[in-house]
Amino acid sequence: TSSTKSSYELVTLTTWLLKQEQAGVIDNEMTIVLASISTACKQIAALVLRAPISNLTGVQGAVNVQGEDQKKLDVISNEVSDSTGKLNIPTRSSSTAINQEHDARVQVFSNCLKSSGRTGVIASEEEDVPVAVEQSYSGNYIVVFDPLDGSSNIDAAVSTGSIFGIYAPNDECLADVEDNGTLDSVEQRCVVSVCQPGSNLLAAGYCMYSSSVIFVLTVGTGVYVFTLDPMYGEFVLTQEKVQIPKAGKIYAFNEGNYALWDDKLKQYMDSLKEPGDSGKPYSARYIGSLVGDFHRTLLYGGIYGYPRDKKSKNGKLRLLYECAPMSFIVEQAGGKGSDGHQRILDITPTEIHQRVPLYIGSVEEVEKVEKFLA
Ligand code: AHM
Ligand code: MG
Repeated sequence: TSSTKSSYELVTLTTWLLKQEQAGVIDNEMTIVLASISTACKQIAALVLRAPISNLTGVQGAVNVQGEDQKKLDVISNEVSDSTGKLNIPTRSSSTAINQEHDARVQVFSNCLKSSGRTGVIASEEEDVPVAVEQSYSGNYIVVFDPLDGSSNIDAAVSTGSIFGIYAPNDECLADVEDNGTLDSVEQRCVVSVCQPGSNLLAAGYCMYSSSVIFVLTVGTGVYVFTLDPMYGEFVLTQEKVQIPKAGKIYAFNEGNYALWDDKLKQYMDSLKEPGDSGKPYSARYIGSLVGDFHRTLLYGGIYGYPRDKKSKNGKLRLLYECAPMSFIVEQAGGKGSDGHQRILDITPTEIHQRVPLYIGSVEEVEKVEKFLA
C-alpha cells in the first residue's frame, strides 16, 4: 500500500520533471526553467534559514518602485547567484555593495533564470520594469515572480515564500538591446508581452520557507507538492494531485482593516462569526504571508482574502506575480480565485505592478463572499 512505500520509491523534483518531459507534458526548455527556479528557491531557503546569523535582517535602506521599504532579503532574493552558482552573501558592512548589485541587476532568482539560458523576459516585484535577458543567454519563456513575499515576517523567523508564473514564448520581446533600438522600446515591448491574463499561464508555483521548505508546482495537470529533504538537498514529491476541500471554516483576512471595508464586506465578515446551526463559527488564521496563508488554505480549505478598502482601492496584492499564479494553482486543485466579481485568471493586467482584490480558496467559500459583494 502507499503507506508502506519504501524509500526506493522516492521521486525527486528532477525525476518528476524529466518524467513530465518524457510524457510530453512540458518541453525540455520548460524543464530547465523549472529546475533553475527550484535552485533559486533552495538558495533563498538557505539565506532565509541563516538570516539572523548572517545579519541580513532589517530594512535594506532602499525604497522599491512601489514606495515600500525593501528588506535586505527582498533585494538579495531577487539577485541571483552568479554564473559560478556561488551566492554572494553580503554582510552588514557591505550594504552599499548590496545596492550596487541590485542596481546592476545582478540578481538569486534572475541569475538562475538567466543562466538557465531558456528565459527571455523576467518581471519581478523588486524591479520597476521587466528585464529582457541578453540575447546570448536568451530563451523564450517569460517568467514573473515575487522572490520573497511576506518579508516583513523575516525578522521574527515566520513563514515567507517565493511565487512564480511562467508564460509562453513571445517573439515580440526577444530583445537585442544593442541593435534594436533604445532601451525604452525594449522595455515597452517587454511590458506588453508580460502583461498577459493568468489564463495563459503554462506553469506556476511557490516555495514556502517554513518549518519545512515546500515547493508547490502545477504545469496544468494538477498540483504537486515537494518537500526539501535537508539531508540530500533535494525536493522530494510528498503529495500529488492535491484537491482543496470544497468548503472550509477557516478565514484569513487582515481584519485590522475592518473599519475601512465597505458594508457588504463587513456583513460577510460578521456572518462568519455567527455560530449557526453547528454552534461553531469560523476560525481566524492570519500569518500575513500570502504563501503561508495560501498553503494552509489549500490543504485545510477555507478562504484567504485581501479586499479593497477605503485607502487602497485595489487592495494590496499584485495581479501578475502574486494573484494570477496563486489562482492558477488553486484552480488546478479544484478551488477558486476571484476579485470578488470575476475570475482572477480572466483579468489582463495593463501594468506590471497592478494590484487587485483577492479572494481565494475553497469554491463554496469564495462563492459565498462573491454573493455578499454582488
Ligand atoms: P509584500 O509583497 O510586500 O511582502 O506584501 C505581500 C504580503 C502578503 O504576503 C500578505 O498576505 C500581505 O502582504 C499582508 O499584508 P498586511 O500586512 O496588510 O495584512
Ligand atoms: Mg509580494
